[in-house]
Amino acid sequence: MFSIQSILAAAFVASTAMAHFTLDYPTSRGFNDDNEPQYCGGFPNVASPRQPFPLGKGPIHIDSHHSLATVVAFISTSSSPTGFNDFNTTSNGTSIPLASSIFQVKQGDACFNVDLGSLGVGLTNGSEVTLQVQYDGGDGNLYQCTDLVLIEGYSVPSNETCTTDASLTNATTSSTSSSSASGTASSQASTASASAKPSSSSCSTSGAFARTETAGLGLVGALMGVAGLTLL
Ligand SMILES: *[C@@H]1O[C@H](CO)[C@@H](O)[C@H](O)[C@H]1NC(C)=O
Ligand SMILES: *[C@@H]1O[C@H](CO)[C@@H](O)[C@H](O)[C@H]1NC(C)=O
Ligand SMILES: *[C@@H]1O[C@H](CO)[C@@H](O)[C@H](O)[C@H]1NC(C)=O
Ligand SMILES: *[C@@H]1O[C@H](CO)[C@@H](O)[C@H](O)[C@H]1NC(C)=O
Ligand SMILES: *[C@@H]1O[C@H](CO)[C@@H](O)[C@H](O)[C@H]1NC(C)=O
Ligand SMILES: [Cu+2]
Repeated sequence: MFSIQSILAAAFVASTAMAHFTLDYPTSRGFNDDNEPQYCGGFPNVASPRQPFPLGKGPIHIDSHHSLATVVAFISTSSSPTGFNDFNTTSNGTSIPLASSIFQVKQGDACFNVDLGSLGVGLTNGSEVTLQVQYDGGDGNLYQCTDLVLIEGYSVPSNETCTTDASLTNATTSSTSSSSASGTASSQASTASASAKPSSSSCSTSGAFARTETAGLGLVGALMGVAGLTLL
């Protein structure tokens, strides 16, 4: 039993250090694995200085740690948003369209383009916005935020341009499961920009970890699932 618990402890530490997903460009406000289910991933304050970002087409880069995940981006036009409602309507009550399609990505790096100047919410050169990425890899909605100042004609670093835009297609785990996978994505994606709902499971809980994270670690995953009860 001691040896099993040692393995479990090691696996649990590994799981809490594991990222559900990261926002790599533009730079995220911050990343905390355990708090990622919260508004802006647990970083509610605007990061200063804001990063310059194109008013027109501009790239977003993420790194996904789930085999298949549903992603969508939305923005707030408030210079100091305080919660999800600020990503729903502008200060004068105009509703804000989603900044991207709702799409699926496989594990690994992915990028997609947004065109914030075309959203029809009055953004111009110098407008301050916060972009929030919502990500669901099977263990609840996760969030990351980045604070931007929109610049007409701004050129992003050349290695950050996005040529294979993941928001234009849906990834699937396999050809045989594509229909059920997209069906799941549809129901999960319908909560896009809904109110904050603390996730009951995350990568750091043994059940979710065993179910979704251990494709290559079946033994450890099974041990965690069975013996997790004895630890609690
Ligand atoms: C609200 O603000 C937007 C962006 O500035 C503008 O386009 C729109 O006309 C405004 N709507 C109202 C009802 O004032
Ligand atoms: C946009 O704003 C920046 C700084 O606020 C300014 O330097 C630049 O000239 C502006 N560009 C245009 C096209 O107005
Ligand atoms: C672009 O280069 C920067 C600086 O070297 C690096 O941190 C970043 O990861 C690169 N971006 C991509 C998408 O490779
Ligand atoms: C991806 O699939 C979902 C669910 O079927 C659908 O709502 C969405 O429009 C698709 N997105 C793209 C970019 O094809
Ligand atoms: C946006 O706000 C309106 C008005 O408060 C609310 O009825 C609606 O449900 C909200 N939509 C989302 C997606 O949160
Ligand atoms: Cu996760």
